[in-house]
Amino acid sequence: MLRLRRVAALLALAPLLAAGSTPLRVRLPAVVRVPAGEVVMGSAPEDVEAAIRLCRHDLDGLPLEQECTEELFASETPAHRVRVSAFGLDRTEVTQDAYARCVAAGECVPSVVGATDARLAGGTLPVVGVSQREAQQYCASVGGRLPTEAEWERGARGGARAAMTGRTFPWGSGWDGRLANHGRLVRTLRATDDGYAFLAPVASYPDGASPFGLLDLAGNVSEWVADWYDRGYYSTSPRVDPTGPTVGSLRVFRGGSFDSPSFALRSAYRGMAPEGTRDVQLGFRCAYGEESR
Ligand SMILES: [Ca+2]
Repeated sequence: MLRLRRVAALLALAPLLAAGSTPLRVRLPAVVRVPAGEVVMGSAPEDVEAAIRLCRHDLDGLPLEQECTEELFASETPAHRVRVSAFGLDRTEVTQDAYARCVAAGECVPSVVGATDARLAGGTLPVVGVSQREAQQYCASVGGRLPTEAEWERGARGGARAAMTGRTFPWGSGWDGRLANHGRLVRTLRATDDGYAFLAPVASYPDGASPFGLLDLAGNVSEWVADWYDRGYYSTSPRVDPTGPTVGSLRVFRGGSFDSPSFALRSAYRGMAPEGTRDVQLGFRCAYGEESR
């Protein structure tokens, strides 16, 4: 109950940040309130063309470059406008310290990653190696839930002004490798322009924030969301608060990771994995509904 009151208090404070002018030096609320509004989910034909160009740039000279086709991005189409009710979303990915507190309280399952790999262990690093269901358990323990896929994309692409709804990355339209912890597909060419070869402490890229001030939506760890994956879902998606297919075998994750090439850090990119997957690239953040979805 104490935790619920803390979340409610944070949500009440969040509108003070709506103007986006608060410097990041001050202590910001841990939960950002995203107001009700619209977002264009997915990719229009010109967005797919841009994604293919980015993919070819990422994979320049590799045999995999041939995979940079419309098919790779088909699940992002058609672009469609959806309305999303107000919700709260963690400003950062859930950290290993926060997750450890839940484990210590007996409410969460220990991560299978981190304790055995020093490169991936650290209190302010995002937790990885938890399944989608274990991520749900953590969020429930703090009075939240995993965001829907629509909420995640609203947080990454939406904004108070209509002109903000189409941005490709949380910070804007153009790729900038200094604004997110990303990777490359060739290990020997691991990206160095972001300062981290593996996980970065959360909130390491304040200039990569979304219009709402959400951090690390692109990169660092890919983030589980609540929805089942269906590559054709956007053709039949409800236009108000879509919650994904009712059944499936794969869950969606979003945002790309420290190991992902730039095209996978696009806000429209949809990853998918069996819900029991525990991976070094997969973490999460929690959402807080005005009413639960
Ligand atoms: Ca992320």
